[in-house]
Amino acid sequence: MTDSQTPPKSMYINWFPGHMNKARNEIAEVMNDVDMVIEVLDARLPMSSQNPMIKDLRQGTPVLKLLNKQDLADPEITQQWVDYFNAQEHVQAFAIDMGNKKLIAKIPGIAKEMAPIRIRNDRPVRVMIMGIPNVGKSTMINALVGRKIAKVGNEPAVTKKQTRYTLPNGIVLMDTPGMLWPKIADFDSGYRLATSGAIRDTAVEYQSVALYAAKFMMDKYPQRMLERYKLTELPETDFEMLRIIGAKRGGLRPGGKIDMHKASEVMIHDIRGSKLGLISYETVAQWQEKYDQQMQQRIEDQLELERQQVEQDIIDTERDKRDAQRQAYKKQNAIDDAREDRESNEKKAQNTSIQNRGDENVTQ
Ligand SMILES: Nc1nc2c(ncn2[C@@H]2O[C@H](COP(=O)(O)OP(=O)(O)OP(=O)(O)O)[C@@H](O)[C@H]2O)c(=O)[nH]1
Ligand SMILES: [Mg+2]
Repeated sequence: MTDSQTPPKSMYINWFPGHMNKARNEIAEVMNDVDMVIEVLDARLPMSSQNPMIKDLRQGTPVLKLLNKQDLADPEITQQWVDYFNAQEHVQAFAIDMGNKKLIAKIPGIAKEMAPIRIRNDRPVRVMIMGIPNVGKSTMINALVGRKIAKVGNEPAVTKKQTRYTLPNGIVLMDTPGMLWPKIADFDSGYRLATSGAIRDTAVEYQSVALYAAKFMMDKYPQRMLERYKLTELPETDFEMLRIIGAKRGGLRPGGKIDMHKASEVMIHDIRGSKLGLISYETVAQWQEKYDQQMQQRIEDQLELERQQVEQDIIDTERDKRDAQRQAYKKQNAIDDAREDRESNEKKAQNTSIQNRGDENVTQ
């Protein structure tokens, strides 16, 4: 979605309830026994739906990244993401949707191929399925097992605990609860996840998610917004857009007041349910640009740090010079004082000797 200027911290979206932390610990406990990981990503937001905790948890374990729900995403952009992931080391990726039996049937063979050979021959291949909430992990388990064995539902956090399923073809599948991570550092990723349905609606400021979605659609797919909501032109702001949607789609209340929650619901349901067409929330190029900007910022920060260091060095050197001059001045003063003392002592000694000699003459 639209890349934003740095918004206030309070607007960032995060959702990491206790059961996700528990799920993470339970995955870590069994990770040693896992031969390969299937990481289920959302094809509409492949990068934002990539949980950084999974990379840490799996360490070197081979991973098959499945960009699920491809039936909701722009196929061209999805292909660019598949190519992007396949270029990574120890990673295989392809796009899929749970209505596609042919693609689902490919998974067991690939899983076996990716698992290390020594394990393959001795015992069943243990495959752990991981990913963000509501991305389709349990649906995938059911598709692989061939019957409705795991509970699924169109809301996040349906699967509550790790569960094993044995397939007849030498594979053990482990379903895991959907996990997000403690701090979603990228502002847009948080909103994309919330828009897609990976974050419980009651855990977010629902209207601000709808506004974000409306702004994204107005920027990226204006024609679809015009057609869907039967408009001749788009309003100036996302807020106005939401008001219009509310007015047209059952949110008009007595006295002309607009029910903004109802309007938000319509906007979010329409985008999630592909009523606005196939939508990819993010592209490889967008992320590449973001990455380049971050790199550029890092270089600029480093240069600024070095500049400040040089400035400080100059200040330090000048202070040292002044200190050295002060020391030299003090030393010179001390030398001068010592010389003056010596001269005055010598003079005194001379005077005393002259006086002594005079005294001697007097006494003779
Ligand atoms: N359009 C579409 N919907 C899908 C696809 N795969 C799964 N779904 C739907 O996505 C919703 C979530 O599916 P689940 O399998 O429960 O997701 P999960 O990843 O197990 O979710 P948690 O257990 O909450 O982490 C359900 O309504 C599924 O029908 C797909 O390929 N395309
Ligand atoms: Mg599940």
